[in-house]
Amino acid sequence: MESNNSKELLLLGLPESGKTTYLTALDEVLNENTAKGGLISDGLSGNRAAMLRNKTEWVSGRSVQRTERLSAEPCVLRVHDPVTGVKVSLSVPDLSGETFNDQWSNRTWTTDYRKQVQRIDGLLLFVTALTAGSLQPIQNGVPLAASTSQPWNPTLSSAQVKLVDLLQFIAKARMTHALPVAVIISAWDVVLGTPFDGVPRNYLERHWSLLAQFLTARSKTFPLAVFGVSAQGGETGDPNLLAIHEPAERVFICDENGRSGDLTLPIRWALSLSDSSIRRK
Ligand SMILES: Nc1nc2c(ncn2[C@@H]2O[C@H](COP(=O)(O)OP(=O)(O)OP(=O)(O)O)[C@@H](O)[C@H]2O)c(=O)[nH]1
Ligand SMILES: [Mg+2]
Repeated sequence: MESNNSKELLLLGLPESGKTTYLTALDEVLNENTAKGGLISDGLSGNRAAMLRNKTEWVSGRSVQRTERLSAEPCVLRVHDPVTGVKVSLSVPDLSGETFNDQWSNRTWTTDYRKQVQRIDGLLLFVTALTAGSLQPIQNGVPLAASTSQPWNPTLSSAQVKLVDLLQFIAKARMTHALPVAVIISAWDVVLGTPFDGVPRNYLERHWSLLAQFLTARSKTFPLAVFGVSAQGGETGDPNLLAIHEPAERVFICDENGRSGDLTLPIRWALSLSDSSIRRK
């Protein structure tokens, strides 16, 4: 591969699915070179104002700001794969989850977004372990009086119904051009100690069953890998986290092969950059 190789990724996820937190933690892991054997930073580039704002919150153990609809400043990460020597410039726009909600509700997307979807090399698809995917709870058990019932609003639909629909749009736009999909289950710290600990694919099949079935059935179009990621390392403000001196050491990622701090793993896998197996801490 050429040393000025450029690759483009799309982070797709509904509001509060963990996209910005992951991108912020990834930037820190790259810069601090804590992804042992994974990708490392090859210098900073692009407009880093938004990244630096988020970094301040993230380092202090607070939630990053919600991303606003029009604030998609393109994030470019220049990385280097120490195993193969390949250098890659990664374009990773951080779109607001509301833009994906709008796409579902209004059945429209911009021409720029359609073109972007046609040329991307990999998709990082975010779902969160903080809220239910398959069966969202009913708000309360009291039947509504006819006079108080609200008209149906598409934004109230199940998250996984929306995600499958968004993926179908992408498949149609790309015709037969396959797209590797790395599903990132964010806030994986809340899954630790449960029967799904260490098996994110089983978690997806159980809690996001429609999405898992769709991706498995369309595996030629969407080759699939599933990762559990804790890009915060735990709950916001957890004193045990704040006690870890180097913030990049708070994070972890896991798949069926184990756990490590290498948040670059889904990217290495999606772009077939090098051996994409997990390297333990
Ligand atoms: N416990 C825990 N919470 C997390 C983790 N990562 C993200 N969160 C929480 O998840 C929420 C949403 O995170 P964001 O990164 O802002 O999500 P987003 O997808 O960028 O959201 P939009 O900007 O609205 O599209 C925040 O309240 C975070 O604190 C994690 O690793 N662990
Ligand atoms: Mg965001």
